[in-house]
Amino acid sequence: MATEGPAMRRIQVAEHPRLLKLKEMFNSKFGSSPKFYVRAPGRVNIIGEHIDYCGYSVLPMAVEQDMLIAVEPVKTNTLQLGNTNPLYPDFSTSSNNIQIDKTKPLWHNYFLCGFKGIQEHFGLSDLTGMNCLVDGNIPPSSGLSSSSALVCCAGLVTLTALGMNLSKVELAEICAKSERYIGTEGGGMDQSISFLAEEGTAKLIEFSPLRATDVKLPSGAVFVIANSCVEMNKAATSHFNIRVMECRLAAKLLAKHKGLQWNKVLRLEEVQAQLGISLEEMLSVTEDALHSDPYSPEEICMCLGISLDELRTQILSQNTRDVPIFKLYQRAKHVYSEAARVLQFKKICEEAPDNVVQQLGELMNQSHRSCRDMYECSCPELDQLVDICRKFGAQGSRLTGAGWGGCTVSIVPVDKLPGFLANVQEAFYQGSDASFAPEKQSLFATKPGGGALVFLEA
Ligand code: ADP
Ligand code: NG1
Repeated sequence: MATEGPAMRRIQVAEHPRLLKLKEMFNSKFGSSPKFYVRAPGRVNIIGEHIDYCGYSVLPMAVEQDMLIAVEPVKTNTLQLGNTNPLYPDFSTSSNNIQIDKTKPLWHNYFLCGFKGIQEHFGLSDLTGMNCLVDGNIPPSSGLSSSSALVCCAGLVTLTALGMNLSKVELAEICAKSERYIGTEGGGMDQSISFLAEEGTAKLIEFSPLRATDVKLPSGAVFVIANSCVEMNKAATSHFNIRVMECRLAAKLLAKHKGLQWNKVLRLEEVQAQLGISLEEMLSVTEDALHSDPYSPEEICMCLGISLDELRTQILSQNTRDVPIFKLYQRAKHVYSEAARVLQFKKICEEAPDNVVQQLGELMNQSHRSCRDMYECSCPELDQLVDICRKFGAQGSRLTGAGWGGCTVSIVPVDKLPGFLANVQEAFYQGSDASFAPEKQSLFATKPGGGALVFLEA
């Protein structure tokens, strides 16, 4: 139900080795016991890449890997954060003065995004302090949404410490907005699935208004995640925001071409909605209105009748103001075609005709080609991994998440799984020129997991 908040479960911590270890570490770090625990999962996006921030529906499922935080509210105003992974140093701040530095995506800033989101939602200036110990097992910067899992977990931690309630939809919207404090202009896919996921089903996530609908995946196939071992931190580079801005500019130029009020338009979906035409027709409009050569900022200003200063300060984000070229045609073509593939994927899953795995795989392959060629968010390692996965039995394989590194997701017929895993392991991770750090290598079958939860010790 849309109004329901995340579940709260009573558990015997002693029966859960990861929780027990976290409790013991918490005890030795803070000299007291956690009062509650929160977990929020990462996700794999099966299809629908780089379209959530354009207003289009996406099709992710939660993975088992998650962020887990042990929490003790305290009477002072100090927020103390520790992490079980020594790569992430301790941090402490006053809960009344939350500063998030957009220029440095340090780990604690993701926590602060979730914290600040809840603080602002309730208009609270005087928040209680907390001791928190974070334990995450989602490969970072790998397209499985470790950052959003941390933001969502921190949001739910803060809400629980305050003794307040919000629905999963409200939490997802708050955390999607507050993660942008880190500097990336993301859509809401990751936060939505982290809260709205349910075990056993993938979800179609629609925006404005946000809702999640079950999508039953075919029983004859499994989805396999493989890490290309190339990390790409969205907030530390401008790749991601450049794509968001290219889509924004494409939307404005398409709207202007069609005589719409272009200055109010931000997303490619708004152009389609205002024209009241199909995604296929939007692809033709794109052909007519945009050219495939890159646009200079000067040409964009000329098309829209604005000054360079207006473009830089009123339309572009801080870290894209000096970008010399924008590829508008290619990005819009990707977005409209990818949005159509999501709907086809869902339809095929619902109708379950024969050869469903092959059809779904073909859509995933098309999605990867479009990400690689039109959206330019792949990299040589991802392309190689996708080829290897297809060679050893995947019916379809594609990059998942933001790209430029990170993971692939492949659809593999159940009977081919053991051979697939063994062959991909050998060909990619142990290949002649592979020198991947062992801790980054991961290749595993996954199934739809559940969403964020609060645990209380029984
Ligand atoms: P993703 O695609 O996984 O969301 P991002 O590059 O957006 O990748 O975010 C990754 C960042 O999230 C890391 O650099 C780190 O700051 C934070 N992060 C990920 N995992 C953890 C963890 N276990 N503990 C603390 N911070 C983490
Ligand atoms: P990753 O980098 O995989 O967490 C990002 C965005 C998503 C979406 C995908 C691309 C954030 C928090 N996440 O996901 O909203 O746009 O890229 O489909 O910005």
